[in-house]
Amino acid sequence: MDNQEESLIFPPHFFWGCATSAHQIEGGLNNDWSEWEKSPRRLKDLKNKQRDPLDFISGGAANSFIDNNADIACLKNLNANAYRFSVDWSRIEPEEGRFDLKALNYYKDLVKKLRAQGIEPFVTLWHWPLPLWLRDKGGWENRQIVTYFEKFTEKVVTYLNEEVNFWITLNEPMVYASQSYLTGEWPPNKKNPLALWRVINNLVLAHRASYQILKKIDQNNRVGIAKHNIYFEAANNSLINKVLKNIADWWWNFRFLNKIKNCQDFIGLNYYFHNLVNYGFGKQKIYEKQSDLEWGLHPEGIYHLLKDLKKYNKPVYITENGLADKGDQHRSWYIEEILKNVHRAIGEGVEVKGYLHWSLADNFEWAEGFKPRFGLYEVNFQTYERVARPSAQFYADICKNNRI
Ligand code: IFM
Repeated sequence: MDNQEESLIFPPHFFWGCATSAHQIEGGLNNDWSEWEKSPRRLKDLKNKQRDPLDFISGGAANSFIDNNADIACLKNLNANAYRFSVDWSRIEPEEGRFDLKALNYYKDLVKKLRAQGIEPFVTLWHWPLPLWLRDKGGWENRQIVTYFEKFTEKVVTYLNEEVNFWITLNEPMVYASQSYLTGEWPPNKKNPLALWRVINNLVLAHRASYQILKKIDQNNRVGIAKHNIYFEAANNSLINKVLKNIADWWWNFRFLNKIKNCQDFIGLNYYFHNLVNYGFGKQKIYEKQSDLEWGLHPEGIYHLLKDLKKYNKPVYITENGLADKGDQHRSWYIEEILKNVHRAIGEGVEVKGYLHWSLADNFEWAEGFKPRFGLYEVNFQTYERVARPSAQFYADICKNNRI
C-alpha cells in the first residue's frame, strides 16, 4: 500500500462505498419477516436450539430509521462516494394502495442528505421482506404481485427520481426463492419445487415490469438487479464434475440474468461463496481463512465470476461483498485480495465501475440474527453507537486514493 509503484489504480469515477438493507438496519418494521421472527413456530425452534430469541428479533435493528445521520457520518469517514440502501415496501405501502407520505419523505430526505455529501445513492426497491397484506395474498407465489410491484415501483420512483440515477429492482432473487420456497428456512417456510419455480418466474416478470416503469419515468435511469453468484469450480477434469459445474452455473448464476437480459443497464454482483464441485457440491474444506459464519474466504472467485459476466456486455457494479468478522481479523486482508482480483478482471476488459462493501455497520443478519458482525463499523446495539473497526480506516484510504 505504501509503495506507490506497486499500487493498483482503479478507473476514474469509480464508485466506492457500502451496501445495507432496510430490514437489517432501520428498526421498527412491521412486515412478514418481523412477524415471522416472533411467531410461535420460530420461537419454539430457537428454544429447541437454546438460543435467546432476543438475538433473533430485528426490533430496533441498528436504529437507522430514527437516526440515519450516524450512517451518513460513517460513510463520510470512509470517503465513500456511493451508498446502496433499500426502501422497505411495508413502510411505504402498509395497506394495499395506501402509500405513506412520511415514509416516502424519509427516503427522499435520506437521498438528499447523501447527495449533499457527494454520495451517489443506489436504491434497492425490494430486499426481501413483504408487507403483511401482500403476504396474505400469497406473496411471490401470486402472479398479481407483478402488478403490485409495478405500482410500488412507480410510486417510489416518481418520488425519488430527481435525485436517484441507479436502481436495483431486486436483491438476490435466487437466494430468496431458494431459502423461502425450497429449503424452507425463511418465511414462508415452504419446501415446494413448484412454488419455487412460480416464485422465480414472478420475480423475473416483476423485474421486467419494474424496468419498463423506471425507463418510462426517466430514460436516464440506470437499472439492474443485485445478483448473488457463486464461483463453482470443478475440482478436476472429470466429465461429471464439469457437467455438474455447468448445470450449477446455469441454474444459479446465469438463468435469471439471461431471462432479464434485455431489461438491464448494468449487472450488480454480490459475491460471497466459492463452491468446489467434486462429485457433489461444497464438499471439501480448502480455505486458509474463514468468516465467523464459517464461510470459506476465496477472494479469487470474484475474478472468475467477473470474467463470466463479460458475455453480457454491460457495466458491472459489485453491489455486495464482505464477511462476518467480529474481531476484524480478516476484513482488511479480504478487501485487499478481493480488490486485487477485481483489478485483474478490469485489466482483462471487464467493465467494473464500483465496489460496495457489505456492510457499513453491524446489522441484523436475517435468520442468523445479530451475532454475525458484517460491519466496517461496530454497532453497540444498546446505545447504537458506531465505532470504526481497524478495517474501516484501511478501506477509507482505498476509497480516498482510488487505489490499493
Ligand atoms: O446480509 C446479507 C444481505 O442481506 C444479502 N446478501 C448477503 C448478506 C450477508 O449474508
